[in-house]
Amino acid sequence: MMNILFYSTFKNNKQWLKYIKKRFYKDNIYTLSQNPDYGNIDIAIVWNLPDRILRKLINIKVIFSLGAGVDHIINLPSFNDIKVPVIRIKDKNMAERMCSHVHSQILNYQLKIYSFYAAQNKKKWIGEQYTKLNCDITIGLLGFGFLGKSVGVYLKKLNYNVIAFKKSNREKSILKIPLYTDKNLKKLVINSDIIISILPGTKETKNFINKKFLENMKKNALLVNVGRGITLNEEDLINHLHKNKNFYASLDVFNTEPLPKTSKLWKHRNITITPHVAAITDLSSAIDYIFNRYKRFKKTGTIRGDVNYRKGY
Ligand code: OXD
Repeated sequence: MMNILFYSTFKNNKQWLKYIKKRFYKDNIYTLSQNPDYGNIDIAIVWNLPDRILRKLINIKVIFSLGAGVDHIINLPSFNDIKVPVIRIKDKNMAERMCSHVHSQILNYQLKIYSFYAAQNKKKWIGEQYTKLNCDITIGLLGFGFLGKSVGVYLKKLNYNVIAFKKSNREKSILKIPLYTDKNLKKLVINSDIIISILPGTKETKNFINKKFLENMKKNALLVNVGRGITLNEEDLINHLHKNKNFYASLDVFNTEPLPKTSKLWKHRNITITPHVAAITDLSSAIDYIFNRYKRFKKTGTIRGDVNYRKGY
């Protein structure tokens, strides 16, 4: 029997707890409200756990992130003293949602749906608009991990031209998607009609999409950020949009979340804002995923974390 701590800031927290209790019925499941003996916790299943709690988990053996990202765990100051394996969710339902979200934003831009919304507001029949075919659009993906690859394969099958950036050049290409690294990133940026960022939030990716990056993009391009807010310099984007009236952005993640009411991003007509929902975690398949990894851990006594601490994701 293991002692498991569950913590999340999800709205449907109670439902998560119910599912976890059902799946891990042989174990003890604790929440903060029970004020458990933190020194006896073996496993934590968390989203946005506060550092003051992590600090107390001195006998923790593995931490499961309830999302794709792990920055909410490994950026906590106490994590340095703990450094246990961290497991992220890699789930096909989450990937499907990410693909659908990204595609919806591509289609909004490609088919100029946003212009019909604006016209409808004014009861205006604006008539035909020229739109490009999928095969005439080049999509540059930033990030080619689990979700990046899923999106790449999805879009490639729809006949878009897909190219991808991955920091480590040891990555294998799939479906003949050309891979770019730091050395030739500029070429990807210059050639893309649409850039989709699924980059993780690390020291190296902070402000990755900055003034210079944006200036290298096509003047009428679309930027979609579904990775992490810190990878985009929001001030640089606002300034860029000021000078480039046909540039569009779709943002799902932000430097500060929830996005503050004072942010200039809210009101810009060329920006679409969604509240960090591109790849919401699927409750039942995520718990299955965690449970299966946990079962193997219990059987073998070891678990290999998904996180490379040197790289920071
Ligand atoms: C994330 C997620 O990591 O939504 O951002 O899973």
